[in-house]
Amino acid sequence: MKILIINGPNLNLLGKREPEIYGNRSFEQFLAELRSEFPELEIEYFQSNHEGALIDCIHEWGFSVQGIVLNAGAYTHTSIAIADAISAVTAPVIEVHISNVHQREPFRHHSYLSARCVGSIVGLGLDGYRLAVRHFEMRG
Ligand code: CA2
Repeated sequence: MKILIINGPNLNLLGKREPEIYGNRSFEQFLAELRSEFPELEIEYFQSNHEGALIDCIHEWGFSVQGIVLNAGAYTHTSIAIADAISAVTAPVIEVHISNVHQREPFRHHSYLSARCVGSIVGLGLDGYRLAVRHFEMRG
């Protein structure tokens, strides 16, 4: 079973800046842990700061993986194009946000992606990715 995790803009800075909001672990460290927690899963990872690259990645993998865990970063609040890419592929997508976007600025309260996703997990830190992967594992 193959799961794809996609991180959007600025999430390459995890563990390096703003630890009070985003924690102090790099995503690479967390990913290594996740892969050892789920040895039976193939967990692919892609990060980009570019909207089109995120869309290309969704198209490339979205017909062959069993699930996509997507944190589109700030594109969540702006991108109809990423929303359309989610609708275009067959893989179910779970939206994850590390911070609780509803406790933050009003412009972070709306997501163009939520309605296209099977579910959303917000505010649980990196655990959100773990829970999303676990969901796909349980669903088989
Ligand atoms: O809470 C989330 O996961 C967000 O998707 C993070 C985005 C933000 O624009 C969304 O509203 C909510 C920002 C990612 C910035 O990531 C950083 C990580 C470390 C240091 C600085 C930025």
